[in-house]
Amino acid sequence: MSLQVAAFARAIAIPEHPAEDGRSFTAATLEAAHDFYRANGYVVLRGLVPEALCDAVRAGFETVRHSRIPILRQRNMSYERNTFNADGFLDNPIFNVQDLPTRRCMAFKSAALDLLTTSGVMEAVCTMLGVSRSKIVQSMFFEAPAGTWAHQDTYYQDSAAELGRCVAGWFALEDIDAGAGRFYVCPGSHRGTLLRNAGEHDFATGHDRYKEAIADIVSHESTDLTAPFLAKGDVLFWNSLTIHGSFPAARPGVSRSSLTAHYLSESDDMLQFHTRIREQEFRLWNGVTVGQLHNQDSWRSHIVREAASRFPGPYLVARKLALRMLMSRRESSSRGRQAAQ
Ligand SMILES: O=C(O)CCC(=O)C(=O)O
Repeated sequence: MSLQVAAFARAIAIPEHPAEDGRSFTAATLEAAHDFYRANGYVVLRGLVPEALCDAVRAGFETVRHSRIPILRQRNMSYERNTFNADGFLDNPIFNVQDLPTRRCMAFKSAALDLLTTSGVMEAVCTMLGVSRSKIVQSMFFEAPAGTWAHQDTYYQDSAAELGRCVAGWFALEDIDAGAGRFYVCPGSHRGTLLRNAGEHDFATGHDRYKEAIADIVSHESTDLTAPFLAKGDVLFWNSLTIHGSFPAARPGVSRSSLTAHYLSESDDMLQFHTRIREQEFRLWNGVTVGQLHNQDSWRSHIVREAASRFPGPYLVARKLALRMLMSRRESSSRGRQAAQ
């Protein structure tokens, strides 16, 4: 029996078992998986990651669970210490595992990067992108249900070569309970409305309006929605134009240990906020290029982290101002281009 939840103006059935799910594929059927991915904007690959790698990431996290270092967070891009929900699961998901300080987070960071760069994963990513080499540009780690708002990744980051040429993976590190804030996607939405990071929806001043507009699309444009069952080692890949998010907790006492990672073709630059090419530092991990944005092994990022965690208010204000400046420079240069035409 699937779990029934109400969201986006409808009743949604969240499968408790793979038998209740739609189609899925394996490493042996990558070409068919690619066709499904192109048609639907997502695909599930069962058993792509060896269970031992999933266990190593979770064991690695135990070495940082009680650490007091401030870490950058997916929810608000602030540096915070680990916080936990009532069931003791990490409540503030980690942004960019590859940026963690190596010495203090070695076991967790290396296990996560090993998993995200394993040859089976890289082959699947390259097949989805239709390229021979790809790189990681972003990653996240979740444990408690997150209730992430519906969005298209392109609004935050995408390929500068072409929107939609970024593929992301949701890596289940345990069997994900239907009530643990299941990840969902809207099949076919990669061919639907593309909400630009501009004007009334720009990130600096209109992020809340953007979230409402995407939720409206899911609620009112007869958008399909699926929240597949994911067992330990399964991976769901989705396109940067596909609307997706995750549900809040629907049951107590369950976790959703998982990694996500966003991949581009090796030769593509990362486009941020539909605005600028975001420079990254690159390193190699198992022969795979991994982009870093806030490398905590560098003294410069370390100083920013210390300042941001000691003075979170002024740090957030400064970040907001910098974003506003970035967006308004973009608006005025696009007005300038229109005037010149
Ligand atoms: O699992 C989640 O809650 C959200 C993950 C996500 O949206 C992402 O990695 O882009």
